[in-house]
Amino acid sequence: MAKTIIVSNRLPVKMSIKEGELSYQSSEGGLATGLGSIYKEGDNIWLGWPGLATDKKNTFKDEITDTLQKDNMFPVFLTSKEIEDFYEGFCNETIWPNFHYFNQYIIYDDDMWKAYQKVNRKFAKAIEKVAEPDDTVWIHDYQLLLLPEMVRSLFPKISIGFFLHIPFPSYESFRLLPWRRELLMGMIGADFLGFHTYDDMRHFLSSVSRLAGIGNSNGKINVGNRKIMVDALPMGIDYQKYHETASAPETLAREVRYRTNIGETKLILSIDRLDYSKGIPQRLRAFEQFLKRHPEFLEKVSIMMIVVPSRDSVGKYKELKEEVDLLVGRINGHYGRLNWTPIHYFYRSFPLNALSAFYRMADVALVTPMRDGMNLVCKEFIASKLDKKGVLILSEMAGASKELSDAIQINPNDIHQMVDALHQALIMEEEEQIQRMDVMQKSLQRYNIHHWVALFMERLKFIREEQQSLETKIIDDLTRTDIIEKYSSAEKRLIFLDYDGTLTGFKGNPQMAKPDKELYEILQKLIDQPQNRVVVVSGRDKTTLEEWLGHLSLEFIAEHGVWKKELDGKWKTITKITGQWKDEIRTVLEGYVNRTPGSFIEEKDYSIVWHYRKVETGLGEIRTRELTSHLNYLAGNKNLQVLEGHMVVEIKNSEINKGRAAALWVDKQKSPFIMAIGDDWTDEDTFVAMPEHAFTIKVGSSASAAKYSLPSPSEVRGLLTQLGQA
Ligand code: GDG
Repeated sequence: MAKTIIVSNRLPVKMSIKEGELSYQSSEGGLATGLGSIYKEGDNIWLGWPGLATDKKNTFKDEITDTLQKDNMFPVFLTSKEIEDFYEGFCNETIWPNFHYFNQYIIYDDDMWKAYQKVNRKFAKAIEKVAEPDDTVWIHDYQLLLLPEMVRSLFPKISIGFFLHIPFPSYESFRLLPWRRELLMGMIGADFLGFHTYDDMRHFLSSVSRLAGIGNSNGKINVGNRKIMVDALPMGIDYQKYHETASAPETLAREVRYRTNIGETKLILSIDRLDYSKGIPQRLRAFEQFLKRHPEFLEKVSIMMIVVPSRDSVGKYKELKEEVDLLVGRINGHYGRLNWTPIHYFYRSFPLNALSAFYRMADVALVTPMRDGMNLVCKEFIASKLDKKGVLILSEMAGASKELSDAIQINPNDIHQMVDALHQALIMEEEEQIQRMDVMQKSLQRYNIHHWVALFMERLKFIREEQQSLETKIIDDLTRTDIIEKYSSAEKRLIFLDYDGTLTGFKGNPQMAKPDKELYEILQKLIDQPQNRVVVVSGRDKTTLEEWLGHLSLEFIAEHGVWKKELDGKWKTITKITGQWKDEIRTVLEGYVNRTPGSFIEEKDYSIVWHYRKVETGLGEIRTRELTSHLNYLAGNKNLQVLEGHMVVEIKNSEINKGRAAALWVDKQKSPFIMAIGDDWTDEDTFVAMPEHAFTIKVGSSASAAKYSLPSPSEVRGLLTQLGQA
């Protein structure tokens, strides 16, 4: 049976070797809880690093493997050197600072990059050992960005999901990395990519567009023949667990003990891993300012600051630890009294019940990261507030801020705003606290971790099904016979033919793509049969179509559906539209023509086209990316759409498309035989508009809504010739 393989850098276990004995404890992280419902079932497994270095001489590998196997886990072993170069190095000194906009902290090191590639390959090999082609692989986070593509090359048809737990930076940050393209290409090996927020998703899509030259439509990207999808899926917490732990007897006992120790001061809570992205020094400085500006709160409020040790072998983290130690010392030294400590500072972790007691006791949670993918601490605080009393101050740089609009939101770079927020929180009426908390609790209860896992799986399944529906079948002898039989027996037939790329191949100069003798003969044979109506559906202007094909008894759709000409011989516009917007867009396009030798503008009645088929390979694609984002920005409020065709970017009124025009023929004449052939994505509208019984045929091999495909225009001519003779 098909299984699901979860892959993350760390397994959800804490393993260590003490005095020659292996100790093992499963960890209760949010991800582990959420995925527990998956990886513990049937043959499913979780694959990752068990958390301790296993150098060659290490004898525990078999024991670790056996122990993990009992809990549906599979280890990927890392040596101390790999941990140093891959995990501490490339992951935490290159990607982490870059993705959190701490670019001045990035270490650019080729050996670390090599280690990153090597460890990702190690994970791929481990997956190869356990995976089958019909399995689902769900890969997590920034340590494994290359893995989706590596797995894809081992199992081309396997289903792969990827979720990034940290922010995806703007292209302006990401482009700094010398390995940006490889990282990106690694990621798009997945079928579905999830991010915490819309901004992360938008930044990712912009990098895909700029670096890989692939545009998107509603978050869907065509990677070669594969359509993949990107979406924002904010991760939730195990709401029930935090809610219940908050009333557990052990939690309540701890609360009583802690309260006796610290006295009746108000409490501000701060919990993070030690990390410069979390804004710990900035928070301390804001608290210091608060005490200075609001002396009435001296002796009345304290901060409970928990900093969980993390990555302390990485240089920047050591420096940060020293900075925090100094600041805490300075503030406590300056403001502290015998009976009052402004900052209760702990550099260690606590058991869940202790954490829960802190959440319960806190009047204010101060969550002020400089940048955070999501931030779960603020969500846990909310879930633990059984009486709904308490205030959340939340940085707008945390992914969670997008969901928690009832928190007091601050910019962590604005110390004055933080001071004001602290004051506002500490004097807030209970009624308002309850009101805000209630809204946030309802939302977190609903969008909990189980919901998130289910939604991720659902989105992955959705895109896989769409991929399957877009798989076209190359026309084989059987289908060909079927087409010819249905054609021969039909009394009325409708045939829609795109021109460029379908009836003729691409030429450097569009005017060179004139019909040749063979094409005239093929078309003539088709229109000679009285049962046939043959409609040429083109993006070209009507003058050219008229000049080339007007003398034949053909019908036409020109300019992607602006104009139509039926057998009565008159050109008519299909919808009422204006072309007044063209002046502004033309000026923009001229700028691109000036900078891009070989490109040129084609002007039609209701659209403008920028052609780059004669531009140096590579440059045209780069300019297209720039131009489409520029145009999308301009087009938004003008009811225009920007279409990328084969070597062209076309701007036209958004009401117009080939499918809408073709539907007029389909509706008017009920035909037992309908066929539509086209090659680029403007023809997709035609395919979609066709009734179920139509033969829709895509020229080329990319994903399409068409049922069938043919490899090239000459094959199209072959098929049409056969029909003409039938
Ligand atoms: C990454 C992204 C994203 C903390 N102290 C103790 C303790 N914790 C637990 C908290 C919370 C977790 O650690 C921290 O989660 P965060 O989300 O705040 O931060 P990261 O570790 O940086 O996580 C982040 C997350 O991935 C998920 O996608 O939200 O943005 O950076 O659950 O409760 N747990 C215990 N004792 C402690 O002392 N038991």
